[in-house]
Amino acid sequence: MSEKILVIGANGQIGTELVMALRNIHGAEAVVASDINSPTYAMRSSTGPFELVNVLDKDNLHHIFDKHRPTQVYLLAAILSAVGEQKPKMAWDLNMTGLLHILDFAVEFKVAKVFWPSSIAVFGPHSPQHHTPQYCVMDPNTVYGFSKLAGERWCEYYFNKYGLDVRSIRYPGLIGWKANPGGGTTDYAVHIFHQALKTGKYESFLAEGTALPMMYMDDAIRATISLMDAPAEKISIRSSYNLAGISFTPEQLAAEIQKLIPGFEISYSENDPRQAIADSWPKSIDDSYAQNDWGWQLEYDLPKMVADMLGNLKNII
Ligand code: VAH
Repeated sequence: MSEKILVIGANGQIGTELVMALRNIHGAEAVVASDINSPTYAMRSSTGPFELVNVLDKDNLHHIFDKHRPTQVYLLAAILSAVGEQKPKMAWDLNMTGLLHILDFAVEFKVAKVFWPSSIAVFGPHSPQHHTPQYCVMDPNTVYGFSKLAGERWCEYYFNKYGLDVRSIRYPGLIGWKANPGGGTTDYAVHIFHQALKTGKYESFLAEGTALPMMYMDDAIRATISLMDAPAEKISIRSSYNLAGISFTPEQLAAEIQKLIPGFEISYSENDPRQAIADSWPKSIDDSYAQNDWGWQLEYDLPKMVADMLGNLKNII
């Protein structure tokens, strides 16, 4: 059966690259890009259908599901950690009510598979911080974090109660060059590349020594598609899979950039509210379930990611 894939949040950091990757696999017309805002330049440059979608508007959503009858739905629309602390009720509403609308319409329209992104933000100050396991104490203290934790519970509930094949990944911080990050705590790890090329220096809003799990977008997109293509019987986790990536500190990232941009300088701002968020998150992740269930293997280490980021960004900055 031919696929018809609906990507909601197509203008975002993940959505932009996911639409391109899915269109390369399934063909442009098989992938409906959608967002609450009109298409970005990147989306306008990618051939294929685009729809305006508001995940909080049930009539709009019903119309889109009825018009396109998607076989797969990727719900990427969310408010991330930093913006979520500035707009807590809006973040909870979008991240939670938006997810529940999509889960209900996926059941109603018999969508074969649903993808929904979780995050390492579901862990909190009392979670093990090193090699954080799939199962452990989870006490997230950001709205974004506990909306993602609650969302994981809803995903597993819809699988068990309605048989909905919904799959999810706890993404680390994502780093890519095709689209800007969307207001998270890990955004520094993208901004630093732009500043390194533009000015040769960058003031990090996260302090020295702040190790966080990160991942190059190419790996994140490949993991997402690998998970969605895996046979259902291989999927043992119906909340959300840990995914490790590469853990590094701002100074370790800067040192790798300096190898390619000699003289690049990093400095550190103080008292940024995002520091407390980062301090509540794991420093590294155990993703053995993803490795064992659907054969996950990382491809980009820190040097390879830095080289690819700078190699691509230098042509567009
Ligand atoms: C954020 N980029 O910073 C997101 C991500 C692990 C971090 O979920 O909020």
